Amino acid sequence: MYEYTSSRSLFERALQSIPGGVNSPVRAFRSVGGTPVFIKKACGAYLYDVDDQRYLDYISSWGPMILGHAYPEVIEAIRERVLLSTSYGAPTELEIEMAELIKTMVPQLDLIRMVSSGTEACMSALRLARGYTGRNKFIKFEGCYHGHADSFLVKAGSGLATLQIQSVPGISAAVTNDILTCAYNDLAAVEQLVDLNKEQIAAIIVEPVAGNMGCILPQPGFLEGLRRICDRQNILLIFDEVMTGFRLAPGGAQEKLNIRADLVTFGKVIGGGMPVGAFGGRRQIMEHIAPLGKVYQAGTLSGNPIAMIAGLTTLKILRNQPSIYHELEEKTIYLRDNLHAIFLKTGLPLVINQFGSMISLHFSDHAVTDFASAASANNERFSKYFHAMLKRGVYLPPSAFESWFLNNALNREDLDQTLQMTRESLSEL
Ligand code: KE4
Repeated sequence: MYEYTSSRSLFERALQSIPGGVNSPVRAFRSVGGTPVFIKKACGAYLYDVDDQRYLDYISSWGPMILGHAYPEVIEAIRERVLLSTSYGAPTELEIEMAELIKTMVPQLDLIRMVSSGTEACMSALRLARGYTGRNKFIKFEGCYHGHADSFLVKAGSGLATLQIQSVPGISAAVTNDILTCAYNDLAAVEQLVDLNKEQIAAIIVEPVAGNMGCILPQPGFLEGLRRICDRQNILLIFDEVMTGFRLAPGGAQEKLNIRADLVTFGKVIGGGMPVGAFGGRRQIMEHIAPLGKVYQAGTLSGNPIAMIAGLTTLKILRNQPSIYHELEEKTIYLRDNLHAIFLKTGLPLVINQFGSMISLHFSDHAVTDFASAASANNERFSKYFHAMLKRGVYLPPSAFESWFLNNALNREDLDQTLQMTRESLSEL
């Protein structure tokens, strides 16, 4: 039985200096139990831990590594650029190239501002929506996660769902008073909130395909309904595409679902594994951002040249080879259909949600369409599945409240290996 020896001793050491031994809670394996695996290196579809144990990677750094790890062109571009120093704190041509490239890929973006994380992107977009509309309240959906800014840590998904943190100490009532929440896919509840808060709501922020309660698809008409409500009530619709942006299509969920948001936020893939986030929209809204307007937003390392070259190289590859999206979706559907077939034979209740290259397994006998239905699945069984696969060299997200993220370095052999390891894990579920 694989003992994760070196990871165990590193984790003990990490606990002496880092809260929970990790720099982001989802990495701590708290909900699935056991010791987090410490990674030494990665290449293509594989992660290698500090004991040189190899894993097939279905996290891809929670989305960014869509091309696979250590993609040669990305590494080469970083290697070249880093010799010119790592940061200047002054504008560069790279930032213009990045903004211009994104405008060719994503619909309806006149202006886009770079930041250093998805959290910053969502936090800034909300502030901008409030500054632009002069309203304070906003609607978010239970189980959606928009980063760890105070305003978003109410009934949030991802690590908060994983750790069962429903309210976060340190967030004042002044902040929570402006947050309205309801279930994902519940359009009637949104209508009700809007009626009860007439002309007080600045924005509705939504993950157009949710990935922080597992992968949850928008029901037909849900996003179209949000668009209609926002148009009628002069509310800004913010698509949080930190996960879906550049992952579902070059133009993200807006392109794939043919729905337009007023503001869009990005992260993950946009940086190719380096710290990058961004938010953008129509000029009439974005020109309220400082220094043009008075909605202040800033960042020492925003548009950092090394992060820009990593993101730019990644996005150029995705734009020039759109077949990557088809390949990724085909691989994900292959995995979905064969996992279904394997579990069908066992009689174990299982729901698989899949959209593009996002997929999640729920040991549930009912459809998983929102946070409540994700939370009521047999997540104990998911934890057993997680560990049974980990010790067989397949690294799944360590939480039932996360989407899996395929990278395009995974080939048919890797997928078949994943299916075979699933078959061998069944006796442990
Ligand atoms: P970051 O600040 O972690 O770059 O992005 C926050 C964020 C915003 N919006 C969406 C839709 C997101 O999924 C995220 C971050 N996702 C989690 C994984 N579910 C990041 C992993 C982590 O917290 O370590």
